[in-house]
Amino acid sequence: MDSKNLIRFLFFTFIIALLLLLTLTNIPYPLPLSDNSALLDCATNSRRCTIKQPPKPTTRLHTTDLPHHPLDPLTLTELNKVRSILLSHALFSNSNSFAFHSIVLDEPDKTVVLEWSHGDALPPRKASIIARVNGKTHVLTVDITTGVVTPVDVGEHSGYPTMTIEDMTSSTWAPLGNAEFNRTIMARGIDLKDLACLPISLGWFGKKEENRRLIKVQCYSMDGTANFYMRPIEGLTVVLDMDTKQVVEISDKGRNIPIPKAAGTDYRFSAQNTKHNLVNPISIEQPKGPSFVIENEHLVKWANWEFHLKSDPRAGVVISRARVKDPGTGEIRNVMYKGFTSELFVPYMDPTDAWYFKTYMDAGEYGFGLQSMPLDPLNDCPRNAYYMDGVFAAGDGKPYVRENMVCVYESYAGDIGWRHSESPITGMEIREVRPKVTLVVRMAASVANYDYIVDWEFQMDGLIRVKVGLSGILMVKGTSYDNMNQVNQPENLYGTLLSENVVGVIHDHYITFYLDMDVDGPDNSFVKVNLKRETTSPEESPRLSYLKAVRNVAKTEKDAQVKLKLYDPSEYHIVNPSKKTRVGNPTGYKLVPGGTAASLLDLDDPPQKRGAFTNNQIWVTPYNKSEEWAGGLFTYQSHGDDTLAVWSERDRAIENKDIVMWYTLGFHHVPCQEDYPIMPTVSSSFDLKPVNFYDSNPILNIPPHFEKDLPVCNAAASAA
Ligand SMILES: [Cu+2]
Repeated sequence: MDSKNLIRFLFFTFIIALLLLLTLTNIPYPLPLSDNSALLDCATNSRRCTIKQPPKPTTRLHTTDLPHHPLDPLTLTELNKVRSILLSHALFSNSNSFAFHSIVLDEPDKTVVLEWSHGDALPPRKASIIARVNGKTHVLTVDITTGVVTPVDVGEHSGYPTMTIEDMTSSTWAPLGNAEFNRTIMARGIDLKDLACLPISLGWFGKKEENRRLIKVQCYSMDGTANFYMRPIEGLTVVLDMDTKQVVEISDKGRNIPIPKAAGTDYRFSAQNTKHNLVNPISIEQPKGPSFVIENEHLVKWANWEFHLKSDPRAGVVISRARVKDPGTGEIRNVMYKGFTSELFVPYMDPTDAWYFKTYMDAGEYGFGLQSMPLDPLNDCPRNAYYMDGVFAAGDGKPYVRENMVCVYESYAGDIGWRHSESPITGMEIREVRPKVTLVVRMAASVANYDYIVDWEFQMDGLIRVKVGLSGILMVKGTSYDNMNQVNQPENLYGTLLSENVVGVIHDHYITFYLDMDVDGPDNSFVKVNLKRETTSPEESPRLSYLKAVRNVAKTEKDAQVKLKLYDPSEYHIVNPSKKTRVGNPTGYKLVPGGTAASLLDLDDPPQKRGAFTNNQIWVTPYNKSEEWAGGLFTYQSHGDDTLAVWSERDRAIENKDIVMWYTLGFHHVPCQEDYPIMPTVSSSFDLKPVNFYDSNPILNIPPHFEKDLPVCNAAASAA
C-alpha cells in the first residue's frame, strides 16, 4: 500500500469509527439486551447524567421529509406543491381575494388503508382543501401527482370554515383603525400602546349573525403585567366584519367598571418575588434508551402497541391504526382505526351584553392544532421525551413548522400494574407486584387564555387512557365590587369574585372525542351492559336484592344515544360479534366514562343547538368518512344543522357494522380563588379498556423491577 492509499485508508477508518461512535451514543431505539447482572451506572450509560445540559429536541427542517404511510400528513414539499397547483388554478389565479383555511391530507379510503402494508406502494397522495374565494367557501381535492383539482360537494350547510391564524391576528388590530374605538379606549384611561385585544368567535343567535363572517373583539390592558387577561376593559365589544375588517358595531356598557389592578397577576417565574422550592429535582433515567421507536416519523411502536401518530391543524393529535400484539398468539390485533379530539365546546354562563355569545368551539372555530404551541422540554414533557413537529399550511398556503408540538415519552409514575400478597392466614410467602409503565402522547393547546393538555396514554395491559387537563388563565369579567360584603345577590355575579374587581365567570368545557373502534376488524356492535336490580322471591335467599348484567345490543343510532346515569348504570362495550374468546365471549373494548358534567342549557338555546353533540355523552354512528367533526364541517357561525346530533337522528343501522363511538368528557367550572392568576391543572379522563379481548391477563408474565436493573446516578456523575 503506498502512502497515499494508506492515508486514505486511515481516513476512512477514522470516519467509520466516528460514525459508529455517534450512532451508538445517539441510538434512538432500545439497545440489545445486555447482561443485567452488573449495577448500571449512569455515569457510563447515560449522557444525561454526565452533562449539565441535556440534549435539546433537535430542530428539523422537514425539507427532505417523504411520506411513508398512507396516513402520513402532507409533507412540506407536498404542501408547497399543492400550493403551486392551486395558485395556477383558474379559481385562484382569477381572484384577488382568497385564503386557504385548511390544507390537509385527504386520507385514502379506509379499505385502501387497511389493505396497505409496509413495503407496498403508497396510494395516490391527495390533499383536501377548504378555501374562501371572493366570499365563498370551496372544498376541493388536489391530486398531488397529477395536479388535478376536483371540487367536492359537501352539501349546503350554514357556517364558515375554521379561522386562519391571519384572520385572528388581523382582527385584533383592525379596531385600532377606527377613531371611535380609539376614543373609547382613551376615555377608559388606557394608553393605546398598552392594548391587547382578543378575537372572540360570536356563535350564532339569528339574523344578525348571518350572511357575513363576523367576529367580536374585546380588549385588555397590558400595563404592568404579562397577564393582561386579568385586566379586562369590561363591557367593550367591537363587532368586525372578518372579511373586510370593517367595524360593524361598538358596544360600550362598562364605562363605570374599573380595570382590575396589575399587581399579583403575573405568573412568570421571573416575575415572582419569592420562590418556594417544595421538592428536590426529579427525573426519569433510561440509560438503555427508550423502549419505543418511531419509524418514519409517524409509526410508533412500544411494548405490545403499534399506532400511527400525526398532528392535525383542527384536531391537534390524531392516533390511527392502533393495534396491539396478543401475548398469547403473537397476533397483531386491531383496536382503533382512528381517534382524535373532534370538538371542544365551551359555553360561558353569563347572559349579559359582553358575555352571552362566548360559546366557543375551539377546534372548529380556532383550530385545536393551530393553537397547539411548542411544548416546553423538561416541564411540559419529562426529560426522556421525544418531540414531533407539526407541519401546517398558513392562510396563503405556505407551509410552516410548529416545532415540538407533540411529545412521546414513557411514564413511570410509581403506579402498580397488578399485585397480590398473601396474608399470614395462609402461611404462603407470596408478594408479587408488577410496576406500571405507560407510553404517553401529549399535546397542549393554548386557545388564547385557556390551555388544554391532551394525553393519549397506552398501557401494556391493553388499556388506552385519554386524559384532558385544563390550565391556563380564566376568562374574567371586570366588576365594581372588590369584596363579597358589597354583593347583595352573589348569584348575579355569574361567577366567583376572585380578586378585587375580578369575577371568574362560570362556564363548561366539553371535549368530544371521535373514536373509530375496530375491535378485531371493522365490523363491531355497541352493547349496553345494563346493571339491573333483581329482587328475590320469599324463601329464595336471605338476600332481598342483587345486580344482574343485562346485555342490550344497539340496533340503530338512537339505541346508542347515552345519557350517563349513576342510578341506572351500564357498561358500554364495543364488541366484535364474530370473534370470540376461548370460552366464547365476543372480544371487545369498553368505554369507561370519566368526567361527569352534562350540559344543562336549554336544548333550544342557540349555543346548545350548535353544540348539540353534547346532548348525550355517548353516541355511536355508522362509519362515514365525511362525519368527523361533531360540530359540523363549518362550525364558525353555524346554526347547528350539521352536527353529530343531526346525523344520529337518521337512526341508521349500527349492529355488526363499521361503527364510530363518540364520547364527550365534560367539566363544569365554577372558578375559585386558587384559579387566580393562573389555574392549577384540573384533569379528567376516560378509558378504552379491553373487555374479554384477551383470554387472560395480558401482562401476567411481565417481570417485576429488580434493583440491579435500575439506573443509578451516583453523586459524582450528577454533579459533573
Ligand atoms: Cu374552565
